[in-house]
Amino acid sequence: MSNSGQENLGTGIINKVFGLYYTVNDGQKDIACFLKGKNRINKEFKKFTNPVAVGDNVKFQYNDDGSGSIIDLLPRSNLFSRRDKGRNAREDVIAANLDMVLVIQSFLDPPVNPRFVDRLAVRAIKENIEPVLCMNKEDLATEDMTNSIMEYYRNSGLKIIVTSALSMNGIDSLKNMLTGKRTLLAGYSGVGKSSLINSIYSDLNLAVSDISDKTGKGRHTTTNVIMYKQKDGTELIDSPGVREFGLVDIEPEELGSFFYEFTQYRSDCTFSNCTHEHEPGCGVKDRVESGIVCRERYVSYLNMLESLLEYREQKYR
Ligand SMILES: Nc1nc2c(ncn2[C@@H]2O[C@H](COP(=O)(O)OP(=O)(O)OP(=O)(O)O)[C@@H](O)[C@H]2O)c(=O)[nH]1
Ligand SMILES: [Mg+2]
Ligand SMILES: [Zn+2]
Repeated sequence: MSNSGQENLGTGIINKVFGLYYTVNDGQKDIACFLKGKNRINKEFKKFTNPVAVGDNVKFQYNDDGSGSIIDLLPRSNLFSRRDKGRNAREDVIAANLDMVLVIQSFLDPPVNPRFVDRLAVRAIKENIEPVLCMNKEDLATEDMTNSIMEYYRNSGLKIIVTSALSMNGIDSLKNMLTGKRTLLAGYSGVGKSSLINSIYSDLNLAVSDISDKTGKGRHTTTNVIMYKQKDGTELIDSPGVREFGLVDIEPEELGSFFYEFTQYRSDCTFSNCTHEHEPGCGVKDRVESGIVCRERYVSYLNMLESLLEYREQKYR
């Protein structure tokens, strides 16, 4: 291998992140890489806990020992990130350059939390990534449970798919939906993210948690973000369970624009910058009263609005 300049450089896509180590695929093979000068790679590094993430295109240098040194981050079309709790919490980039975020919930073990789904959906829409809700463990669901989720998202524009990795119900449609795209599977620990990937591509054989371990709350079976690429180009990104999902970089005034059903009625609001909270003559609140917009989802919006206002206040205090 030559030591001189140019021919030692390559570009590739990060498909694994484990701590400070990365795997980069250069189109032929995976190369174990580390970062060279994280501050130089991502100028905004102080904002983030991690300078690069799965899905990032990077420039790297081939080293003589077969490893690589990442030297540059190439422009991103989008990034999916969250913020931890706390005043100075930094932004944690989960993945970049995505086509879709599949927000996974289970009907039971752990139970559904639509407010959590709403946060991830808002984050995705803000980044121009399509969010889809996948309701897994359909084999455990009662009709009431299914109805209440459908009720909550009526008129929301959010695509919903119901699956069971156990009975394989809905797996073919899920596979069709994912084909040819790069999708991040995100959600609480134990909802079945890895199980779903296994049910679509059985050859992957990902580790899933032991079925007997029902009380093991917060026990993470998947510990790293890893992208699996299929021959047809489909890319699925498995991720460890997230518990908190704080929003970053969203102004309270723009939040309503990420709730599809709200945008339908915004023109009826008296004020053009209406936050649909305290303002009189609000087209959205009218629709909540008349039952067109689900009240619970509206409350989820108010809850998010409040945390964004609080965050802004802290920032400028
Ligand atoms: N009944 C039922 N159980 C399921 C289904 N899908 C997954 N499970 C079970 O749920 C448990 C958790 O599944 P995992 O695939 O490990 O969940 P995960 O989301 O990858 O969890 P983390 O890796 O910890 O984030 C396992 O015991 C699975 O067997 C399903 O559709 N129905
Ligand atoms: Mg997992
Ligand atoms: Zn309004």
